Amino acid sequence: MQRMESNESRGIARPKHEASPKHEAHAAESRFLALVLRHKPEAAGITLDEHGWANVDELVAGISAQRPFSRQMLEEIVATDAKMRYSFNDDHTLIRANQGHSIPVDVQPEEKEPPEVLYHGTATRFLDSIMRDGLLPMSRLYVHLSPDVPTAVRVGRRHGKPVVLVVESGKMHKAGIRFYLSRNGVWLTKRVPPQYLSLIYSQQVDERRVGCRR
Ligand code: HQG
Repeated sequence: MQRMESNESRGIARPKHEASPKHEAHAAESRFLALVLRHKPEAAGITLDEHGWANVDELVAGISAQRPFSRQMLEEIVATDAKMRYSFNDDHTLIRANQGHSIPVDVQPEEKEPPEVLYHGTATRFLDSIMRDGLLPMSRLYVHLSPDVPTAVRVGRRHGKPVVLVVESGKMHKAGIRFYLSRNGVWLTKRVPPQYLSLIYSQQVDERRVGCRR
């Protein structure tokens, strides 16, 4: 396994009181990077190892073949990413996404006892299905859970009119269901059965209260 660098530079989520960078660098390239490192490495002509790592030289060469791109841009994207989505290894020869994959790599998120409750933001149109079948990973490897309601609202808003579900993560954990905390602070689990779910937020989101970042 690769030895990792210090918290600050490797992509551990910043404490809440520390502002994230005001501007994320290179938005289009950043989206393409997420596609390559989470879903479709072949889009840049590269492969990931079993733990999701890409070789930085190969990645930069692969993306540069298609659009203007450089190691400097990659460093800026990683450093300014508001959700701290990526980590380098110690000497910045390897890079990977911290979570969010659809391809079967094991980024070895830390298995951890969750708080009593976590939250999941989704869209109203998915509710019937979720309350029937529970939360499923859908196209990703894990169900993604948020530590607070405003974050969950922002996640849900990506899909339509947002709603927030309370997940009784403490009870799930006591029942033997595993939870993981990604390096950028996203809680992960394989599935949330419907009996652990309840709805708390169904009115139109107040943009001023929860912010409008997506
Ligand atoms: C829904 C973003 C019907 C689920 C965010 C969600 C997050 C069901 C959608 C991260 C269902 C999947 C992940 C069921 C789950 N029936 N719908 N049984 N079970 N769903 O995008 O959680 O910007 O794969 O509620 O911040 O929205 O990419 O998952 O609405 O952390 O870094 O199926 O993506 O981060 O959608 O978002 P997604 P998500 P990034």
